[in-house]
Amino acid sequence: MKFNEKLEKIVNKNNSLLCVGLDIDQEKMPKFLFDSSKTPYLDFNKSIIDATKDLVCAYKINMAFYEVFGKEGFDLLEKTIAYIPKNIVVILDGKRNDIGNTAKKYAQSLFETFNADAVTVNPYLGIDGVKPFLEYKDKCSFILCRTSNTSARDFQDLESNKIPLYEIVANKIKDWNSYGNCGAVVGATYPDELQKIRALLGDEIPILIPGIGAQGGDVEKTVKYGTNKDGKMAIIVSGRSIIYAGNDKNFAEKSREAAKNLRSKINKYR
Ligand code: NUP
Repeated sequence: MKFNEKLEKIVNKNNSLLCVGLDIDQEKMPKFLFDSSKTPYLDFNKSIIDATKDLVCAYKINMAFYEVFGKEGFDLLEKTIAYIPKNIVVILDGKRNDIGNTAKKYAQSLFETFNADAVTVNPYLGIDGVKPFLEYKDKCSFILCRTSNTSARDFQDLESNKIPLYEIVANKIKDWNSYGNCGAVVGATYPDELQKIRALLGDEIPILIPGIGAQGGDVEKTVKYGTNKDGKMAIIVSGRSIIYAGNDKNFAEKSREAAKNLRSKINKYR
C-alpha cells in the first residue's frame, strides 16, 4: 500500500492528524520506572502507545534519543517499532542524507532494516542524495523545508532571485514527487511560511509539522495553513507535551488526556 493511502486510512479511522513523538529522555520520564523495571524505556513506550493508539495517525521516533544508547538503543528502536500497530504510520526522524552511494544505505537501513513507513531527509546535497530514498515508492520521504528552530532563518531565508531557499526547496519537493512519495517538514512555529509552502505544494503532498506543545506553535494556524482542501495531509507532531504530561504512576493516563485534548483542538479547526 502506498504511504498516502495508509495515512488516509488511519487519519479517517482515528479521526486524527496527531502524531506523537516518542523521544525518550530519562530526565523527563517517571522516576519509578527506573526503580521498578529492567526495561524502563520499552515499558514507557509501550504504555504511551497503549494509551494513545486510538488517538493518533502516526508515531515519530527521533533516532537521536535511541542512538545515544548504542546497540541497546537499536534494540529498543526495533522493539518499539514492532509494538506499534501495523495500521499506524511510523516515521523515523533521522534527517539523513549523504552522497548517493551512502544515502542508499541510509535509505535501506531506515526503510528495510527498521521498517519505517516514512523518514525525514535533508535536501542540502541535492537530488542525487534524495533519490535513493525516493526509490522506495510505497514509503514517504519528508524533506526538510522550513525547520521549527529560531536559527532556521540562517540559511532557509537566504534568497536567490528574490526567492527564499525554503520556497525553492518547496518547489523542488513538488518536482521530486513524481512517484507521489515526497513530503515536506515545516515547523508549526512559522505559520506564514507554512501557508506559503502549502500553497506551493498543492493538495496532494503531506506536510510533517513539528513544533506544537513544548516549542509553542499555534494549533489553529497550523491546522488552517498546513492541511489541504479536505482538512488532511498534515501530520501534526507533539512529543514532550504528550509523553511527559505526567510523571507519576498515572503518566500514561495523563498522556492519553493530553493527546485527546490536542486531537480535539486540531479537529476543531479542520
Ligand atoms: O523542524 C523540525 N523541528 C522539530 O522539532 C524538525 C524536526 N524533525 N523536529 C523534531 O520534532 C524534533 O527533533 C523532535 O524530535 C520533534 C519535536 O518534539 P517536541 O518539541 O514536540 O518535544
